Amino acid sequence: MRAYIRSMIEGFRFLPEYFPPAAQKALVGEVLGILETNPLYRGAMPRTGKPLSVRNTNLGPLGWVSDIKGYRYQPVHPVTGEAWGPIPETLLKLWEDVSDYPAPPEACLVNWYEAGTKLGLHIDADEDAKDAPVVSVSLGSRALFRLGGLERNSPTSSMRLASGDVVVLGGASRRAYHGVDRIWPDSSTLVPGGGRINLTLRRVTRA
Ligand code: MD3
Ligand code: FE
Repeated sequence: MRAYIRSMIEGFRFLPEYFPPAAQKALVGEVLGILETNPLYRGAMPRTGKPLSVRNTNLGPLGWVSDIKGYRYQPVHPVTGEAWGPIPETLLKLWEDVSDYPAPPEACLVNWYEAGTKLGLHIDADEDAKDAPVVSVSLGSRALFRLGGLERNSPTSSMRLASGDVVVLGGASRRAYHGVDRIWPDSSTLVPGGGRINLTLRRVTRA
């Protein structure tokens, strides 16, 4: 049994190995297929335009975009100008099963971590539906995930997220600082190149 964060902020649920290996494989296959017409791209930091470490894309009617102008949700891919691809049925079912929210997710952010990439400590604050949880699915290589509190300088605790793990960020945890400090690219062969895919399901507009 892997260790996990216990001094828990309210609303945080860790569901280790929610998806068995066969389902993980099917989900990665489905996502890779959608990426062919809905490619990963590299966003940038607002204001500075500094490139993000992690490439991303989105699925669903809305997608989260970060560029020199700021953070926002928009209905089209910033490179292709086309609508984002569809959210896989498996993920819509997951949301129904764990979100306890009366409306479907509108965005699924696809974060693609290659060896050496990380995601700095941040909060997710660009959604109007502040009452909806974020539901995260990890696929491929293990990651060192860090969860803090409501202030940037709140104490943090770290845990590993492995392939198939699901995390539900509801309640107070939804507003907590969090980030990914590193990945272990040799820990899985599921994602090409030893990468890690993190899928986060989000409700953007109020139901
Ligand atoms: C805690 N993703 O996409 S998943 C993100 O592994 C993001 O790619 C990380 O942070 C990743 O914004 C972490 C777990 C997670 C997702 C959303 C959260 C934790 C969260 C929102 C609020 C608090
Ligand atoms: Fe986040």
